[in-house]
Amino acid sequence: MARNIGVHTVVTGFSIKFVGMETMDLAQREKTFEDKIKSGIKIEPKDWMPDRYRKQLIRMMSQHAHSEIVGMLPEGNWITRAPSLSRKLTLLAKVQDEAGHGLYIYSATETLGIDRLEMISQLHTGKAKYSSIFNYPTTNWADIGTIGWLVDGAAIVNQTALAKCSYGPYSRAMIRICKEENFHNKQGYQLLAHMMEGTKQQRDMAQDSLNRWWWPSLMMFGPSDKDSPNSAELMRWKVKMHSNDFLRQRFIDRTVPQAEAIGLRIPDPKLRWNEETQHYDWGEIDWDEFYTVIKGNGPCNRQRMQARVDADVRGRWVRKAAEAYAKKHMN
Ligand code: FAQ
Repeated sequence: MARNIGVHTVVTGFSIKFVGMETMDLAQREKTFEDKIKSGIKIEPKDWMPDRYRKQLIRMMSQHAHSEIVGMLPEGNWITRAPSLSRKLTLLAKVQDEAGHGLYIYSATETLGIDRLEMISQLHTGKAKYSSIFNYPTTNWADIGTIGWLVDGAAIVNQTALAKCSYGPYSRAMIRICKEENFHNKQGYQLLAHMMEGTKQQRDMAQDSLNRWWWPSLMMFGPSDKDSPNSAELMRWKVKMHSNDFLRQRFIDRTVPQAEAIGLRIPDPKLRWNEETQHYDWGEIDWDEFYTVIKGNGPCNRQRMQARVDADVRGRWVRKAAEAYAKKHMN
């Protein structure tokens, strides 16, 4: 049975819905949400939030968590070949830190109502992305320095902004992660500075490494603003505090003097300091390469995903044992 009572009430069987009130409730909730965003109050897991805000956060945060985990692979490749015990220990600790970052961010994403296993299945089936940078190979020891310096350096620029974002659990995870990434950044730079004081062969290795990683590092910030479909919405909700191009420029401005200080040459013939803008002018990113990599066809995409899927299969017995143990102790 359905009956109209004025414009506000609909009766269906035994349930009575106050349509007008429901609409007002939603409008009120949206207003409260928008007011919090405007005044810089964090949104917490139990707060009401628009579905689209939740979906966007799950997309971006799960991609971030996957990046931390897949990001262990290129560096992990060098643990057994580090040239000294102290370098091996530092690298081992760094790779473990990245695992920790992945776990914080998976946990923070779970507060949005998605299960970790579902996120991992989205990664393995190609539904969720991870950062393009981790699809490049680490072919010489200097790459370990370059990843710490450039990749963690780019991550810091991005993540110090995210530490101020509107979603509480994500912003708090970023504060701790940035502290650790800062250490990674310094150890990477120190490794390269050390090589640049070494033999010609060591200096050439460091320069070769920078030549290969410079442009992919700039791609970490995402497509240029005009081609970034998610930025406007994410910036309105203060998930992203700055645009992709703004952060990319900030990274270039802070990194170029560091390269010069240790005698490395940035592989960009168009790079110039611009007195007027007080920023570096620079060349053009190869966007075809960027889209090839994020569509799954970069130099190591298949290898990286295979390594993650294999690890998942090999770890199944651990998860089963943990489940059995938990069940036993619940009774
Ligand atoms: N790689 O509309 P936008 C690290 C996708 S952590 C792959 O601009 P958005 C630590 C994007 O997802 C590094 N895909 O997207 C570490 C979207 O596709 P979708 C990871 C990319 O979200 C160091 C499409 O393109 N950090 O390095 C990339 O507004 C050393 C359109 O782009 C984060 O994830 C890319 N580079 O902005 C670990 C930080 N760029 O999803 C180990 C959080 C864009 O619609 C060793 N994320 N896409 O299918 C963010 O800040 C943002 O998500 C951006 C992209 C800036 C990455």
